[in-house]
Amino acid sequence: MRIFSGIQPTGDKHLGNLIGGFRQYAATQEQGEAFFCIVDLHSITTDYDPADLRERTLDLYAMLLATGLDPTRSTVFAQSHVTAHAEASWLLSAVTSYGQLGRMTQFKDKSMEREFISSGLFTYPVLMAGDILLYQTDIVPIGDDQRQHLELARDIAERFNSRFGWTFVVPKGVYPEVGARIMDLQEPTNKMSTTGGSPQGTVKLLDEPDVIRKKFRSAVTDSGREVCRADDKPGVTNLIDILSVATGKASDAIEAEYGDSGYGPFKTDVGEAVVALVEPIQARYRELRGDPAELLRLLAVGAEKARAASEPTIEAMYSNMGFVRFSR
Ligand code: AQP
Repeated sequence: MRIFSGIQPTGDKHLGNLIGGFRQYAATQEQGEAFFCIVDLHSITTDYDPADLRERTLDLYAMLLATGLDPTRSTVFAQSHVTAHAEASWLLSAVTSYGQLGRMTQFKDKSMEREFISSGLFTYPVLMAGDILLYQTDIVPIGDDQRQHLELARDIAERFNSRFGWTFVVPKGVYPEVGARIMDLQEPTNKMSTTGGSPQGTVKLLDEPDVIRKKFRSAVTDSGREVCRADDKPGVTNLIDILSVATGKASDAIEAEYGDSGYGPFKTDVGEAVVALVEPIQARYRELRGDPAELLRLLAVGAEKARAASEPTIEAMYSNMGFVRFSR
């Protein structure tokens, strides 16, 4: 089985990324041949600083290894190192409609209140489809926020297969049972987010333990005292999900344990559990990040493996679309 997921090297990675993304990657890499891609080409779709991109790419690579990816077992690489990604995006644009791209809610959200809206922000889901399809991917572990883009990738694969002959496996999204959408601690009806979140409501993976504790103590809860999951209690529901992932306890057990004892002790415990979850990750991250030469060496190995794995697909794409090819 082939597994693929992509992660943007923008901003500081947060608890939502760990719970909805990274945690799943480490688990799924045991199930088959896994590819994890630092999607640096995606990060130029909004305003960015080139020097920052360089550093953040290495930061993210270290973070992926710190959260459990094993570069000898999985292929972990940067998108810009494998030129087939940019090529696939252009080829797939032939079977992607303007109307479909216009319906992407992330485009609508991210283009709001922006002075300069790059065309890349609009076409980014096509690049993402290419990322996934190039590896003949069976499953894509992702958070709920990427569901619409994954559905688009499936549509694009089906349309290409029916227009040009069978070329791609049609991938399936895999979403975590608990924690597919971690919410902002201050605005619990919005997802925790790098670009759109509130500073106090976004728990960064590299926040100091006391900062994390404080963010949870001041998390917005709902009216009442009862610790239970409910539609009209988005704040408490979010905290229960986070505690469940951090401790491995089922939501029912958490509800039974805290009952109507009030939110104060509950929020303190969620903060402590998250500190315990991220402290070993932070220690490993610092160790890895301290050796950039080794990170670059590992990235080069990942790039080589990814090039070899994607080559047959990009060749099949060109050939099935009618381009003249030379045998290599
Ligand atoms: N709040 C979230 N809850 C659960 N999963 C989430 N993911 C992102 N936010 C949440 C998942 O994290 C993985 C890595 O995603 P990414 O870093 O490429 O970021 P993203 O999806 O673009 O979300 P960010 O990091 O918050 O950036 P914004 O919102 O600014 O675009 C993905 O699997 C994602 O689903």
